[in-house]
Amino acid sequence: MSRRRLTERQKARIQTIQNKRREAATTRADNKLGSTATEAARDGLVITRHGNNLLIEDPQGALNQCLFRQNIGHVVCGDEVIWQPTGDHEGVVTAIRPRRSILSRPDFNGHEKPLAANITQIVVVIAPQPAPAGYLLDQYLVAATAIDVRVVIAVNKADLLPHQDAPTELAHILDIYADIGYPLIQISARESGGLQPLFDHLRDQTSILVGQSGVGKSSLVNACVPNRDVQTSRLSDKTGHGRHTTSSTSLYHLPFAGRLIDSPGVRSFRLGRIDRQTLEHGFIEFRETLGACRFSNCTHTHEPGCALRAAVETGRIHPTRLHNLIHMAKNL
Ligand SMILES: Nc1nc2c(ncn2[C@@H]2O[C@H](COP(=O)(O)OP(=O)(O)OP(=O)(O)O)[C@@H](O)[C@H]2O)c(=O)[nH]1
Ligand SMILES: [Mg+2]
Ligand SMILES: [Zn+2]
Repeated sequence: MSRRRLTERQKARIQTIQNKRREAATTRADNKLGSTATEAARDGLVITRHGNNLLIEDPQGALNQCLFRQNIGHVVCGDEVIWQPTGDHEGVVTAIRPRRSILSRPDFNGHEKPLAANITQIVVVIAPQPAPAGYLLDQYLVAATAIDVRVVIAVNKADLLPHQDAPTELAHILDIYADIGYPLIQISARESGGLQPLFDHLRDQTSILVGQSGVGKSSLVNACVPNRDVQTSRLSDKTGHGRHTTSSTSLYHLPFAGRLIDSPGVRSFRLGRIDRQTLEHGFIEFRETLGACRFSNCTHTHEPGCALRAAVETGRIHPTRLHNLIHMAKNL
């Protein structure tokens, strides 16, 4: 996400352009629907989205290029939908089925923008290079608790570790998060057999790979999904984009039971609208201490009798974690 700030006028202009596009897409979708005989509505799974174009997998596994009715909300990868065929592998999505989970983040205007639906697990990928950012990791961990899905920390490029001193950030992270009790695996997309610990976690789950750009998310998908090229070329055929890029979020079926979603790398991830309690509970090792501060509205920064700061003093809570909580609370 870019850090530059948009002026109110720029925001208003972007909003106007988006509204116009939406109206045009609605007209296109309605025209398509109007021109077809009443074919039975079908079930579908959203594989990926490019702008207003969706790639929908039908129950037979075939891919269909679809537009969508704009009044149904923001359709995303992983959504289960109802769509109406309008031609040869073409159609219009008319409804989104209720979601079991939704990962979102605020857009430039502060509105929640969904990223992926119906996931059961977030795999936060970090690597020796690029050096991991603990703050980003903590944001994903909080997001996972807030939407009640599992979370795994995957250290990719483990093949590099014996050849270099682990950068301090990585050594630091391995210490802190293993202590807290998060599932933490070391994997490699390059080494044969380097992915077994990942397979064990992906089985029977719908997992999204998230993390900084360059940590190896797409390489991991490549290594986990042997027929990915087939799936990818199906994608390219349908979208005309030529080749798969990680500019958009896409879903893949694993050869064993499970689904894997690749997502574009990010530099930062802002938490959406969550309340202070949800935020604090997202720091799972704080839970036994929360509520023990002298003041119920303690910000854990300067108040006397702060139980969290006391826990930092005794070494039960890592100072970086408390620091990150305080910083996130300020940005709520
Ligand atoms: N040594 C080593 N290199 C790896 C490994 N996995 C990925 N890489 C390399 O890391 C680079 C980035 O990999 P990608 O898979 O494109 O990273 P990504 O996370 O998908 O990046 P974005 O799509 O930009 O978010 C490539 O040059 C890969 O070959 C690994 O396990 N070991
Ligand atoms: Mg990628
Ligand atoms: Zn406190």
